[in-house]
Amino acid sequence: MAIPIALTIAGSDSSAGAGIQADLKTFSALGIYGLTAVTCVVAEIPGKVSRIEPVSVEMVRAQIDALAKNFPIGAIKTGLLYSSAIISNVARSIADLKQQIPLVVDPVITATGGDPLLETDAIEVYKNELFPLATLITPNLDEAVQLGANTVRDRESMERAGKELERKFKTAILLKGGHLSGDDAVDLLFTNGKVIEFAAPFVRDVATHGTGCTYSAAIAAGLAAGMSLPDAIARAKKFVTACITSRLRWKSNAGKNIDALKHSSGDAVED
Ligand code: PXL
Repeated sequence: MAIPIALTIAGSDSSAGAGIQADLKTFSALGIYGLTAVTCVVAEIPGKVSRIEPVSVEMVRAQIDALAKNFPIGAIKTGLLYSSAIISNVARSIADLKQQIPLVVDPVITATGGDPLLETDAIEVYKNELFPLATLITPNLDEAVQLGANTVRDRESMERAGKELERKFKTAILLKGGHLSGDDAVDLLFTNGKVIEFAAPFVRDVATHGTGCTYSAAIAAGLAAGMSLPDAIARAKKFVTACITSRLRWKSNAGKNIDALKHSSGDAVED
């Protein structure tokens, strides 16, 4: 069988732990051929963004349109989209596709270190133009609040927040709980009124730069290969946990730790 294809529409992370670079490594590790449409270029190291510049909307559309015309794309994910204009144009390109392709939207708003990545007025455009096209939206707890959910303090409020977002945006929501509850990292999928839990041991003292990107790319990889949404998420969760557990570490010139995910090969996710 021909190798399945997934497309990531996202930003470039110079340190290669997040963004387009994380997505491509994830696709490769999971046996998928990855295509890319770059939306912006970020000069950064894990935890510190120094500069960010957008690609023109015409160029973003040209990349997506050329790929969509010529490759049998099995799934699409979006990551950092930077501005209202880019989100709007990405939504139009996707809406214009000849057939419906599963779409995973990772609503990237800030970097793991807290630096802003998205223009503030862009959240409304996300809600109005891109979310209606999504198969799945994957907010973390901070992003959920910025998308209009109540603050999450515990499992009960997490269920309420996820249900609220599913009702509001009329599509499946994967709400990522991070280290909310004790020893496990618990994520909840809200789909068709059901709640499905995905848990893995929380890995302490490891920088998490790029985990969100890797997770949503792994879900898109599963969908491109024909997996169901819950199966794709279950495998993606295992993959991300394996990437964190086997993370790489170097010392910077200033003697600080620099961590990066290790996008390990597929055997890390086999049962
Ligand atoms: O992790 C969020 C993220 C997404 N996309 C790009 C990034 C980052 C984080 O820094 O640089 C391009």
